Amino acid sequence: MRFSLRRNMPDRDRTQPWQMRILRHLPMTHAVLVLALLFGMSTLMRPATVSAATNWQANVGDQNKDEGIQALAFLPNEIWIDAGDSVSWSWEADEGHTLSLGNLSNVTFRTPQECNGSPSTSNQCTWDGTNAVTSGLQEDGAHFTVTFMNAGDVSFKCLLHKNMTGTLHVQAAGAAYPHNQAFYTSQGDRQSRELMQLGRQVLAQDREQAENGDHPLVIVGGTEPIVTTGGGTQSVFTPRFTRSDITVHAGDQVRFRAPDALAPHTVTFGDEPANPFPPVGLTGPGEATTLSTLYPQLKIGPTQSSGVIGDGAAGNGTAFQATFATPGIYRYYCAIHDELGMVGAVHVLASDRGSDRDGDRDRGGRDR
Ligand SMILES: [Cu+2]
Repeated sequence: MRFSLRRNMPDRDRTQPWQMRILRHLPMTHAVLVLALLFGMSTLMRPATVSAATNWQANVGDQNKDEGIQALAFLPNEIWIDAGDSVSWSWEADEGHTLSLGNLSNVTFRTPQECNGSPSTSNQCTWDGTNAVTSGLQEDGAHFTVTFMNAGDVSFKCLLHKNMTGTLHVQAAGAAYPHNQAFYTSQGDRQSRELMQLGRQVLAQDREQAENGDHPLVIVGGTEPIVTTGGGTQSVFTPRFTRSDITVHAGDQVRFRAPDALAPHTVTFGDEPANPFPPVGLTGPGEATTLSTLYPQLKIGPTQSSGVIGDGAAGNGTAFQATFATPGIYRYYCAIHDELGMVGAVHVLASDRGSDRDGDRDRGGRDR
């Protein structure tokens, strides 16, 4: 697991006062002058009646090392701040997410970044309290900061993942904070660890189910368990073919089943289709095909694709059957999650009816 707070900010820098961080980079003679100046400045900047705005930090998404488990979560997803404070969100995963709040009736995950309903590219926004704020779809390494001027509860969400939501409690300016940044950082870390553990359970259960069937079965993506917190919901998903390597005999049919009603996946052989959603090149009937040309290399060859399965809205069903006519290797991928490593291979041996079918080799389940 990776956390930007650690990656970008060594502990040394977090624990030293900001004045010291500046001084470390200056020669001694300058340092004396700057010290005097800074001392004067910090005195001026600390009038008793006005509290300085605080910048809070939280993460968007997280993933395990091989990207096969994705936390669909704001980490943490509930923060108490004061009016005038800002929150900086850091993206931690290669699966895209948005941070979106306000009036989102005209905004989708495809909408580019907006600040108060107007296009923006600055990755920061002072929210006017009514119009849309959306980061646009962002990935690992991105940062987006929103300043909140008005007290009240603010809901925020990812427009791509429907169970990824959170709440900010914006208190009156100057109100005492119930928690500090260290609390939120460790809470986010703990929530991420719990989601990763849930993801490992999903992969293990799917693998057990796939291996114990009496028909060659590959599970495409997993279910997405939902965790409810005080601030909203968090989820986890597993962009993997659960038996990513399966061995069958020529003439066997492999069933690919997508149990996840939320995430769209495909089973695609050959060249990447321009549009992953419709089926391409199937010999049919239904969601089925027979493959007799080998695919020894990923994404090379005539396209045969299931189209999107598993996503209720796509209408291509939840299963896909492929019959493998010729011995050899057939490499395939999900045309939507290939960049997260969602790839697989079917190894087809010469037809050997009557032999022990339990010999199916399985190197699937890349969870760690
Ligand atoms: Cu997929």
